[in-house]
Amino acid sequence: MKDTISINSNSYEKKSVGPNCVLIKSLNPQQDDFASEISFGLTRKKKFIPSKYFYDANGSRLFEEICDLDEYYLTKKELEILSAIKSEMPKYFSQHGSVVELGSGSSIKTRHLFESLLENHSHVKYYPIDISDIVQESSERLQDEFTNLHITGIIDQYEAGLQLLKNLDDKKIIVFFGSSFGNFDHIAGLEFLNSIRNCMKKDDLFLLGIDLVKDVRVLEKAYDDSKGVTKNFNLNLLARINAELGGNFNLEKFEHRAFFNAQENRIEMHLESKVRQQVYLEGVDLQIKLEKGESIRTEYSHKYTLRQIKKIASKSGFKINKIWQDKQKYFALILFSTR
Ligand code: AVI
Repeated sequence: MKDTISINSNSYEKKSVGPNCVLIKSLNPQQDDFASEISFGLTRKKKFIPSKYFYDANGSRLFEEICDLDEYYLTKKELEILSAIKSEMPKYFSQHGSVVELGSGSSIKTRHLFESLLENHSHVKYYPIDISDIVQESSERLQDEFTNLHITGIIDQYEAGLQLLKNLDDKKIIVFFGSSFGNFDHIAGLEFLNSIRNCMKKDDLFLLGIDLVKDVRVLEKAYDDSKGVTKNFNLNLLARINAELGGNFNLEKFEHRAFFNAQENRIEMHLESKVRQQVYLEGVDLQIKLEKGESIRTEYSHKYTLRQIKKIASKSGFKINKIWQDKQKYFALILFSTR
């Protein structure tokens, strides 16, 4: 059954997909303007493509493949931490009956949290927020697995979704896994933390996954794997521009580059032009010139030290309740509270 509802002057379609599962989909989501953002980035002196555009259907599939690669340790380390701390979770979360997940995707990591919370609560409320319709599929699967999970899936941008949940009665844990926080630059990262903090009541918690600074060789291999999956993920941006903006990028004429910038503590991904060339985007009537060796930056993936994490926590008014790390200290899960 479908209903149209209005919350905070936005319209949503509300659909029940099971006894304990409701989906809310924004009817007027804030749209990204692909054409103008791509035109802007490709006409700068230092060319760039915003990394949020990696995730069309093919890019999302390639990203899932990346997560399964041995070299891409991030997913495995975060899961290792979650599984290791399961018995400790009740100490921190026993009063919390609601979980809000940003960028929930397939909700695989959150399962550890549910198992622990359900030991103390007869039922747990789960609010996955994701811009993609994957929320429906993963919610249906979760419902079969956890009968005591009451799911309200929100298909919208994080910020808008969080606004809907700002005033939940239950004490909530907001989770943001996968180190996507690293893809923000420092200013956007702080803004993001402030917006999370503004949606939290005094006993709410925020659990954040962050990738740590480590041996450069380990870092660079994670972003330049031996099977070339990350290379294809990077090049897919050009294929997407070709398909959606009528471009004539020849993918063969670009090299995938991924390196650690030690000054900024970040992996940078670029697409480097192998030759001097011109590319035309018919859909936006734009001619782009590239010199041999010129690069288009496609992603920053910041890595943090514990010291930096403590600094950003205090800058954004958060208190750190706990930092968990995997055995090799590659990755950290940080638990923040508002005081
Ligand atoms: C989504 N994000 C956390 C990934 C990262 O590691 O920065 C995206 C990615 N880029 C290349 N490989 C994976």
